[in-house]
Amino acid sequence: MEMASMTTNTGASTSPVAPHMKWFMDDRFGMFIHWGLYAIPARGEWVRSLEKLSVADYEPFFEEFNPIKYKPKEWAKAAKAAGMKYAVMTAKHHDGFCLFDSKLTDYKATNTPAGRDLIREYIEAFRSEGLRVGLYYSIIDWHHEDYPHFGDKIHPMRDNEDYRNHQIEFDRYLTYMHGQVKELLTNYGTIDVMWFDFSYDDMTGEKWKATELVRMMRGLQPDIVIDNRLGGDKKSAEPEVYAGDFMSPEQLLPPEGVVNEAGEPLPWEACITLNDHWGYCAGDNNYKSPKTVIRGLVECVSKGGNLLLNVGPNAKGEIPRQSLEILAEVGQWMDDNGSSLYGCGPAKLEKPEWGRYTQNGNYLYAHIYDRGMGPINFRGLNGKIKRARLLADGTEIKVETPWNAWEYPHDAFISFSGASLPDEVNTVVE
Ligand code: FUL
Repeated sequence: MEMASMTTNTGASTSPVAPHMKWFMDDRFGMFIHWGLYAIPARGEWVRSLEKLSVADYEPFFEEFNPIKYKPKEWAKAAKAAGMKYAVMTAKHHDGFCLFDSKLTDYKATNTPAGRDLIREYIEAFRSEGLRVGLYYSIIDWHHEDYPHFGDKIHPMRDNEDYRNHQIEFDRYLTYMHGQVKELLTNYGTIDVMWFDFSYDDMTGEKWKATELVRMMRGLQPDIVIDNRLGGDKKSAEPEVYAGDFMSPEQLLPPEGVVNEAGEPLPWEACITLNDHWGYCAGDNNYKSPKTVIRGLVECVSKGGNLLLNVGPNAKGEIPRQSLEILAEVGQWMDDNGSSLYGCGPAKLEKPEWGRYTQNGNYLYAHIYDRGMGPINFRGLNGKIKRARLLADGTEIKVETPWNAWEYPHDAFISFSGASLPDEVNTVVE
């Protein structure tokens, strides 16, 4: 709805927005890609830890990895058609396997039958489709012998005596990890997002030398957007260096958005799986519906956040058919309604009973889920709406105060004839 007068938010709506965060807060919707050796056993990316597999148990997957159907251009096209504007792909997950051609390890895709730098191909393909590119990099590493085994709870070798007695040289791991991040930010052109995962227990940013790491990163790529999982500690001496550019709630949409201690909104991005796994899991058909995804995305934007929606390609390099179907349907809705989300943020209005609001400057978007039994009520907006129309096809909608609403003089109303909404998933009124 075009508004005559109302408190306006900038599209991004958290103020002030750091200049390097502007695109991130405008683009709102990205694709997460979890892909690696674990696609072969097809039981999710935690298989090595959950099943306590040793390096030797895992070795056959390295020997076998040959994704002959990997066509990242097709992945990029699917992401773009879904309305996604950026992507984040696993350069290395917890198993330590590198999908990129790192000089610092032999444990990499170029040494498998794949024989290709899968990250380079991903970056080039997504860029050529006009998408921004991000890299996920696990600071946990179950392959590297100097990765600390403080994490007995999750390390695959946790019950192995030799492993437990093995003397680690943590500094060697730090040099390796910092070196790999440097490679990633030096050899592939602009990287838009760096998505570290994750610090736990007493592994604070200091332990990872995060200040030093982030300084190096910003020296190479000043505008890179960095998540908050490096163990960013607000109480540390240099919080601004590595507390992270955005918060990363996982598998949940924060009930009230995300704010700092002073109550100011912070940039955030919810990462969510399409079924119940990140990495490919053949037996998991528990897919979310396109409607759930669309409304979830709206929910994020209405609270000032982004949605990073995951796909887990299989061992051949294909995104599962079910995921592609969901993405295609989401994309159809986004084609007609995307402008109610890109560049938008929360409205300073009470959450309505019929759905959600998003806002971009003087444009207020009503995302209507529930037709209800009477007219749709825009609380407190009487006299403030200049013009309303259906976003999907431009049909003008009359804003009025119907005879039966005389007791609500401050509100504005619209009515839908018939029993259903024009779009039962989400009818957007602009
Ligand atoms: C978690 C990881 O342990 C999962 O495997 C996944 O990558 C998710 C996005 O982050 O913390």
